[in-house]
Amino acid sequence: MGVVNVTPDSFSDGGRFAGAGQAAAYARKLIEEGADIVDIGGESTRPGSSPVVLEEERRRVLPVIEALAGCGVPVSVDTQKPGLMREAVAAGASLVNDISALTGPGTLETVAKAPIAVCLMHKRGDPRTMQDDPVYDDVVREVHDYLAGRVAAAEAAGIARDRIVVDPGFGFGKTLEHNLALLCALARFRSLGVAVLAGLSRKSMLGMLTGREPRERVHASVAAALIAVQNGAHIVRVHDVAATRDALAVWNAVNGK
Ligand code: HH2
Repeated sequence: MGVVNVTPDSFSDGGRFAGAGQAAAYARKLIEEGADIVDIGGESTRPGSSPVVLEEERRRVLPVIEALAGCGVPVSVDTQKPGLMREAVAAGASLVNDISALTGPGTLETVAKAPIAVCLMHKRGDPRTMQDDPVYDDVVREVHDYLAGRVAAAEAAGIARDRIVVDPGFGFGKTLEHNLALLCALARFRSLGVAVLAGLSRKSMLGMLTGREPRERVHASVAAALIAVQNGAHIVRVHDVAATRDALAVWNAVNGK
């Protein structure tokens, strides 16, 4: 999954595009590099970020999704807002990537009614405060149990299992130790019986481990994506598609895929 952030303030690639045309062209470049899904986001959720109103998020995201009609891969919309989910689906999106795991009012019903897939992500708190000393007794068990509950809620609302993806939410209310524990134990999330997504690309945990700025975290991101796949992830959400593809080509060859 290649990341396309149409935001002025995303932590690693904010303010990159002058308009929807440029963002769509960038998404097509990621597809050429080997992305199987492109994820379009109009609201930064980095630690400390502020929410964006619906009108602004819609203005950023919808023209990009419309411009990607016929691009050949599923287009995902990274949003927590049911109104935008509906409009994005009408514009051609076939996956909703919700960092709130469909806990927001109206979101479960919206996704249940549409013929689309959904990614349910774990986070603790909201972006403004989530990194203020997050505490878990057992981070892997707690995140696993939360996602099991969200899968059950989605199924009860009429969303079939084969439409659901889960994501432990690296960096969303987690310390470096929590993130490492989750990466190590990623295989446990496969027991939920749905696809597993991991988003580690350029995140601050990699900055802590390497001392590098977000744009300089490509090598660390590729290593993290490879470990995630090795530990059971079906989908990796990445900024650096070509580099990740190269690493996965080696992994696939060794594993006969
Ligand atoms: N991470 C970010 C945003 N959306 N969605 C899923 N499912 N998993 C993630 O790990 C995830 C996500 C944050 O990264 P990014 O989009 O690069 O930055 P920003 O939130 O600043 O736009």
